[in-house]
Amino acid sequence: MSTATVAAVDLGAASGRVMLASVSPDGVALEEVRRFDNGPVRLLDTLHWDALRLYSEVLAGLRTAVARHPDLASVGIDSWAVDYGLLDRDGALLGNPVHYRDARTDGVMETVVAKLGAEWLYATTGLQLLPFNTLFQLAAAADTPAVAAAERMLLIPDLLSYWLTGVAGTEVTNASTTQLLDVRTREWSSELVSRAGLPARLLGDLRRPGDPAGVVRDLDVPVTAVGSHDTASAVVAVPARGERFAYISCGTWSLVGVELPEPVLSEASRAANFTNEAGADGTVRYLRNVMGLWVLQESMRGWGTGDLGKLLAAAAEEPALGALVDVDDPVFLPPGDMPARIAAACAASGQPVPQSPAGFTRCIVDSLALAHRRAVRQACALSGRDVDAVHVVGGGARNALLCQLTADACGLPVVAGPVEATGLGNALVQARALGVLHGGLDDLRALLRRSQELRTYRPTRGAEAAWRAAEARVHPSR
Ligand code: LFR
Repeated sequence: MSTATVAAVDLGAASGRVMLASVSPDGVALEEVRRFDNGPVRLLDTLHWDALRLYSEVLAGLRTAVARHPDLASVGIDSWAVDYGLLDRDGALLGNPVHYRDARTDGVMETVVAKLGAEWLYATTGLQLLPFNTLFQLAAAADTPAVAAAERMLLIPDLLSYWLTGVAGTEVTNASTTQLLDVRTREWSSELVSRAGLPARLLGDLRRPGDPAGVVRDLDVPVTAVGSHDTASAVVAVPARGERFAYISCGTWSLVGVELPEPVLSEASRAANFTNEAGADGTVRYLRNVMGLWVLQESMRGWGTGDLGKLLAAAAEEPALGALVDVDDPVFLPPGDMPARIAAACAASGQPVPQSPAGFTRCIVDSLALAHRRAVRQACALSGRDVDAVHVVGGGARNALLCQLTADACGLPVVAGPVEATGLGNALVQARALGVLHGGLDDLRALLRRSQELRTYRPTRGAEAAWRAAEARVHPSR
């Protein structure tokens, strides 16, 4: 087979899409066949995902895909990480999956870490401590009737795959975000599961990107496991040459790091809260979660504005590096009034409070670029990897202001694109499993360089001093 058409299903926290990808050794072309909103649904006190609606949207998208391409060769599914559905012994869903921004995990991470030991947990899992890691979500839910009745936990892409095919499996890149996987063996850590007091029966067999994952019953099209963690698929599609690059998978979150052959488990790495997530082809995604464009998206929701372009144009006219906040402060994690929290952070640190949406937007974008600088530098220092460029992939690659400020802040060229990196990484791994493409990640990336439009932002001369001073303001101890 020299060309194949595959469907890439990519579910993000704010929207989902079904794309058709036509892949050959000469290049890849994506066509969006369906896009739909996603977001939290509050039921009484709990934030949920609307899993059945996601399923219907995905199936409708796949039906359109097959109608347009009756020869559709495969389907791959990825989504955000850590969240899951629980199935009972008949395979029925026990309650709607809970959203990772829900407050049920408040304080749980601290208790679990105190019990297991932060050093041991890092040595075992290599994962950054985020309050919503599946380990802490399961610990928060441990005494619920749903967990008592559950026979299997399926992460979101695996849950959708199960509903489409009837076959249950757990894909490893996403499993690596649960904090239940052994970072060295990439198998479930039975010691951790038992020390945390969690039921081991919930954790089923693992599959790897490229493995077969059943057949969509209604459409008779095979499903292929991909990097089902969206960030894993996005990193596959970073169009870098060689290994001297950092990446920012920039969307609701900014996932900032480097790609390594082995995990970094040093004390300094633990203290900096860097994570070693599993990438495709046995690679390690050594990165940190930076709060990302979520802060702006949630502010815009509050202002009732949908016009990002207009807001960014106005922000570009605002004074640079005025008010700055630490975007990684957990205070910005939950949904709610974001401008009020930014204003409070500015006031508490004796800075002028932004007075308009443009002022807030400038504060957010400057602060995000500063956080990118910090995370890129830390990733390099902690891993010993030198980099020549920062690749920005995902929706943030469209944000020219953020890309330029990130180049200035990092003092490195930023190569922006592809915007649909996740869908592309998803599709390329399927195409390789089908035998249309061959080779390693380098070969897949070379194909992207040939067929995707990329834009380079060079750092502004003389910008470093101002960014160094800005960093000292936000992180005075370093
Ligand atoms: C990005 C992402 C991050 C993960 C966060 C929560 O979409 O998958 O990698 O930390 O969402 O699941």
